[in-house]
Amino acid sequence: MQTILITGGLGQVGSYLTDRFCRENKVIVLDNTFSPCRHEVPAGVQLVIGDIQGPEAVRLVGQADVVIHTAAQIDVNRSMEQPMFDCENNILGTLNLLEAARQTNLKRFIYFSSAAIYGETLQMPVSENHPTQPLSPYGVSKLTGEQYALMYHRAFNLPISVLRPFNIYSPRQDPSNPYSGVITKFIERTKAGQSPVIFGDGEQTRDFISVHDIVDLVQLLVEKEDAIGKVFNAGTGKQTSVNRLAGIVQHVFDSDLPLEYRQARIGDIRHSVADISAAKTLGFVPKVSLEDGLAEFVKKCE
Ligand code: UD2
Repeated sequence: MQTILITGGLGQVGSYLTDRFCRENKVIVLDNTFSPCRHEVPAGVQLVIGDIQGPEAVRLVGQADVVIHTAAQIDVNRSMEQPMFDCENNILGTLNLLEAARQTNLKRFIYFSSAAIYGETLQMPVSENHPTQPLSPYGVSKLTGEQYALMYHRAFNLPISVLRPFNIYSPRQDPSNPYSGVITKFIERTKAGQSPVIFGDGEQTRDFISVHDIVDLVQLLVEKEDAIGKVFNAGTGKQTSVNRLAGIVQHVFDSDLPLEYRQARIGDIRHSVADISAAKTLGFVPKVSLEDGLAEFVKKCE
C-alpha cells in the first residue's frame, strides 16, 4: 500500500483520482477549497485544507510515496485579469511542492499541465514536441511548472511525469463556475429548456476526453517506469466540432430546439486534437465515447 498525496483532491479531476486510488492506497487530499466540486472525501481518505504554497504542503509531500499535483488556478480569463495571482498559485505553488519532493524518496510526481501550453497549433494532431506558444498567463504558468518539473528530473533525478490534458469533461464540473467547459454549459441550458449557445460558426473542433480516461492514464503514469521524465498528451485523438457536440447533447437529452449562434469568442482556438501515440506506448486506450460520457450526465440528473 502506497501513500498518495493528491493536491486539488476536491476538484473535478482530483476527486475522481481520489475515488480510484483510495481503493488500494492511503490517500491524502490537500485542497484549499477554493473551487471544490465536492466537500467531503470517501471514508479512509485524509482531507487537509491548505494551500500548495504553504508549509503544510511540504510536510505532506514528506509523507507521500506518490504526489499527483492537480491543484491550480484554472480560470484562463482570471489569469488574464490577475496574472500575478495565477503565477503565485501555479508557478510558486508547484515549485514549493517540487522543492519539498527533492528532500524525499518519492516514487512518482505527476504534474498536471494543460493543452493550453500549445496555443494556436501549426499541425494536427498535436504531438508533444509541437512548439509551445501559450496565449494566456495560465498557459505560461502551466508550461513553467512543466519546465521546473522536468528540470527537477534532470538535475535531481526526481521521478517526474507530465500530463497535458485536452478538454476534460465530467458530471462533477461545477456549472456555476464561469470557467466550466462547453459540455457543462450545453447540458445546463438544455436541461433548463433552452438552446445551446454556439460561439462562432460551431465548426471549431476540440478533443473531448472523459475524466475516467484521464484517471486510467494517470494510473499508467504512476505504474510504468517508462513514464518517468516524459510528457504525455491526454486526449482521445478524436476531433469533434462544437456543432456536432450540440447535436449529441440534444439527442441525449431529447431536445430539438434550434441552436443559438453568437459572435465567436476573441482568441478562440480553431482546432485542437491530441496525438496520443506517446500515451499509447504505455498501454493507454481511451474507452469512453462522447455519447457514453454524455449519457453519464443524464444519470446524474435523474
Ligand atoms: C480549453 C480549456 C482551457 C484551456 C484552453 C486551451 C476547458 C473547460 N477549458 O478551453 O482551460 O486549457 O482549452 O486551449 O477545458 N463554446 C460555445 N458555447 C459555449 C461555450 C463554449 O460555443 O457555451 C465554444 C468555445 O467558443 C470553444 C469551444 O466551445 O470554441 C470549447 O470551449 P471551452 O470553454 O469548453 O474550452 P476551450 O477549448 O476554449
